[in-house]
Amino acid sequence: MTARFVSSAAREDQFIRDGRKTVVFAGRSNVGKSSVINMLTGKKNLAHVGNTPGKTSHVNYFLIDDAFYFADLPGYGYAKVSHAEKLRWAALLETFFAKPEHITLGVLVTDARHKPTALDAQMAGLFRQAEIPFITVANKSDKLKPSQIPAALRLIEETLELPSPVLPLSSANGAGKREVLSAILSGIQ
Ligand SMILES: Nc1nc2c(ncn2[C@@H]2O[C@H](COP(=O)(O)OP(=O)(O)OP(=O)(O)O)[C@@H](O)[C@H]2O)c(=O)[nH]1
Ligand SMILES: [Mg+2]
Repeated sequence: MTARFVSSAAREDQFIRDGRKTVVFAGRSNVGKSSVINMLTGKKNLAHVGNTPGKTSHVNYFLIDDAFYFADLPGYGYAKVSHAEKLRWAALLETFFAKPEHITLGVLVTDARHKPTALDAQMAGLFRQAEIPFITVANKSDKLKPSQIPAALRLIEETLELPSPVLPLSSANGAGKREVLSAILSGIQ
């Protein structure tokens, strides 16, 4: 898989809408969206990863195999960002999802260790409302014992009322990579 950074969008006229399929990665701030993109593409420093939540503030586009895009969205739910920043981000997201025909597939990134938040449920609702198919991954599964994973996945599936199984993933050790990549590839066929 080849992957390269293309551009960073802060406004609607910067969104890429060139007819290529687009996979969007959404999820809470710090849940590991950018790390997941790096792990899936095998490029360590493609998307910026941070210890401070709120590292990604624009929609960042990566061209994959010269064929389709991964779009890395800024994370939601970080309490310490300013009110103005939250409004800016809500407006950006609203315009981004206002034209769902440009979004082929969503990847909702959740944290394997936690019950999804109300904002995660809203995000799932946004995909449903816009009729954008999406898969859900439970990242940071390396932080759980293998024996804890099935119940953790069930909690996420039940909380978000998902029709299909949540895929466990770890961008730290690569667990689940093959399954998630194949779900993405079949989701954009
Ligand atoms: N243990 C573990 N840590 C992870 C994993 N994925 C990401 N992290 C760590 O979580 C932190 C946040 O990762 P990012 O990829 O920047 O998260 P993000 O969702 O893009 O964050 P924003 O851009 O702020 O929305 C970093 O310190 C990562 O190293 C994982 O699977 N396991
Ligand atoms: Mg990020």
